[in-house]
Amino acid sequence: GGGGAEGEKPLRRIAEAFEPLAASAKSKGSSSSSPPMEVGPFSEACSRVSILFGCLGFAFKFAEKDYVSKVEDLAEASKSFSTLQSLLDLDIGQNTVRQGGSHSRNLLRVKRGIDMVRVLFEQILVTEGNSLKDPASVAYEKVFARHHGWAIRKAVAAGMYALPTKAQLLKKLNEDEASAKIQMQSYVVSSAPVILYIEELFHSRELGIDW
Ligand code: 1PZ
Repeated sequence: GGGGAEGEKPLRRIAEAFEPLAASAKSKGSSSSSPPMEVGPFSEACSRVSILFGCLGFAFKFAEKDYVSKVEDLAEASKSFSTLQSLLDLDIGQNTVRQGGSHSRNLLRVKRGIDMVRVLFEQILVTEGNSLKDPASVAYEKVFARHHGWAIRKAVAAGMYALPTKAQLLKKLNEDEASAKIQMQSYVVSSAPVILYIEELFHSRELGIDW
């Protein structure tokens, strides 16, 4: 129990959701500007990542709540905005880009979440042994640590000791070593252009991404 129904392949579902987004991110727009990316498919792909929290133990419940609420905000926004650019442009017009709970701010946080998973998988792929502590610590350091205050960093560091082993994680995800490798690699490849694309959306509007 705990890892979803028999026969389900959550890792493949995650990887598959990012493939069309990657294709769209890499396609050239009509002008020098980025091609549009739809909010709905993006938030749907990000919501598939949430299953990983349940596989990583109680320590990550608080991260899950925060991530899921931000993805839900984007899903809700998809009812009023078709593209990520229109969502950013609304906040720019209202001067609410950095405001707590704004769609733009949530988008930047969610982008970090999918980036952390990308680095985590990358690290799992190159790390020997059965512990997830080093891969998870590297991923957190690279993506989130500098954006979080002392208390959160300490809580995350403590949570690293409560992680399952890699074997336990793969079992919950209904994968073996070889199949997991394929799906993780696939996510690493397809998430990268999506992450870069979102960063470029912020850069091209001179909004910065380090806040
Ligand atoms: C094996 C890997 C396990 C490590 C997982 C570590 C996850 C990071 C823990 C982050 C705790 C987040 C607590 C809340 C932080 C919020 O203050 C910030 C800012 O939010 P705002 O002020 O804009 O409302 N939120 C974030 O930084 C987003 C955190 C999302 C965490 C997603 C992690 C995705 C990794 C999943 C791996 C399963």
